[in-house]
Amino acid sequence: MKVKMILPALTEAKSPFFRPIKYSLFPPLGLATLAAYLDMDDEVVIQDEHVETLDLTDEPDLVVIQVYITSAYRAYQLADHYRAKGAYVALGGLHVTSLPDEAAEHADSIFLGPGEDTWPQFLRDFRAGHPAPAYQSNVRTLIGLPPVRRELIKRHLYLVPNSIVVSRGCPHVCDFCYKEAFFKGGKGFYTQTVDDALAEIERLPGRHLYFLDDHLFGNARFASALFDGMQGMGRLWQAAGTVQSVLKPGLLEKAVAAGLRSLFVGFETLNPNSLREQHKVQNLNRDYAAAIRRLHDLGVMVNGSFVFGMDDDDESVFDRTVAWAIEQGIETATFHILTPYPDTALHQRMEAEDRVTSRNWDLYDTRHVVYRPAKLAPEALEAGYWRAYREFYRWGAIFRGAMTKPTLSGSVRHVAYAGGWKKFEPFWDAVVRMKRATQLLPLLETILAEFGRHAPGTPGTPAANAEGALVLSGKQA
Ligand code: B12
Ligand code: SF4
Repeated sequence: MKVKMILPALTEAKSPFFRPIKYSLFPPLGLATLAAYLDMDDEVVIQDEHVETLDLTDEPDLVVIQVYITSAYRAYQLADHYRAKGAYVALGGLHVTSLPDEAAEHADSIFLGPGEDTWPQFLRDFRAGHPAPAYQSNVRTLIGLPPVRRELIKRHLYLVPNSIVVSRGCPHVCDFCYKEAFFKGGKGFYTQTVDDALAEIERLPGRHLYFLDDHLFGNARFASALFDGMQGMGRLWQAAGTVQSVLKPGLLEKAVAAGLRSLFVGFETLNPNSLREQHKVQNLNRDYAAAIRRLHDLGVMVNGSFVFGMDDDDESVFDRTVAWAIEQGIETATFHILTPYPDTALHQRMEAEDRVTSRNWDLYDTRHVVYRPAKLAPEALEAGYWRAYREFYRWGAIFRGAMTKPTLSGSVRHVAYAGGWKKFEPFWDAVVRMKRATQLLPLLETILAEFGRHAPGTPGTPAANAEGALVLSGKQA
């Protein structure tokens, strides 16, 4: 059987916001995970439109498309194209799960939720000649998964080919997050076994890893055993975690000893009312500054994530947040405009209040205002969002952030992190266009290794991860 798997994209031709280097960070792990269930004699190809031009002249038997909200229209266009050619089209992913009826118009089968249970079932049905029009995931486990088909990934096209995910979901429930919408119908947080996770890490070449898990520290027992197992592997890695998990004594130290060098942290807002509004209760009454100090003291770089447009936000929120982030010496920041993704609690509330102003999914990219904010004009919110990026990444601000570091080398590294990611766009563009993204990895690993001589297992040394800044910024920025 000929199988074509596609991650569609809003490329430069279709969106002024397409940033080549950002979209060349991580390979499509979801599709490579699903490919593992195919037979070895199936002919399978994975194409990621973020980094390559799709070949639409082929004649596959089965087409699998992963649908994110921002690429939904493109996904439907591709699905229609292949159905017209007689291929069987399967659509799944976050957006399909949120809006199955919309997706079903463009698919032969749709998949709701994670694919580890439904996809093998579908393959059996498909081969037997009676596939169902819809599959809903309800058995949630990562035990006994076949290894991700990484040989199908064109590693050379990505800056960070070693992305890995050892859990699914998150133990928390924030109103604006995709998580509840995607995992409904079963468990919303579960992990691999520690042994399986370690075995997957062992299979990855090189030193650097990026964990895509929503919250790698979400199950403390799992995380602790994982970090113990990673000690001595010589890895350098990045991940995401919460303020709460950073403040908890013990686990972070183990992570650092295992090679953690930068962490994406969802601060979201400095306003407790807004945290309550979004039910992000795990951040309430946490000392954000202490969390950042703790990370920096352990040599971990911080990428802070912030959301603008919550109901208590007024015109002052942008400058206040940016000034605070600079004062704290946060190396990189990602800002978002609050976005009511379909089927989330936030979306339901906005709908009930008749505040959703656009259902054009191309605009649901956290850069556009698609609802009526409470205390801000939509134009002011968008302008404030762009201003926040400009102000945070101004050279003056980068130097001010750098001056918070206790050593000269720490300050230099801060400038390299922040400046490297945001100030050399033509260089990044050229690297991507020449299809050389991955060739920068050895250089980055060398830098990390140099930093690693001071940091792994030696808590207390300053943060040192140029690559970290780049990658973590890419996660959402
Ligand atoms: C890595 C990542 C990126 C990377 C690369 C994306 C990629 N290569 O897939 C980059 C940096 C490019 C990126 C960019 C953006 N991202 Co992003 N990203 C992620 C992240 C952190 C991990 C994705 C991942 O690999 N997960 C692990 C794999 C195993 O899971 P999976 O991909 O979901 O695949 C499983 C299922 O979805 C399902 N499945 C998927 N497709 C199909 C198809 C079929 C047929 C079947 C059966 C099953 C199935 O089966 C798979 C195995 O279980 C997620 C958060 C998350 N935890 O998922 C956010 C996330 C997907 N991103 C998000 C957003 C908003 C964005 C941006 C819009 C951000 C921005 N402001 O620019 C952009 C736009 C991306 C786009 N193309 O449209 C949102 C999506 C919201 C939504 N409703 O769609 C998420 C959920 C983050 C969040 N918490 O809000 N992102
Ligand atoms: S902590 Fe992060 S990943 Fe978890 S539910 Fe909240 S926003 Fe989503």
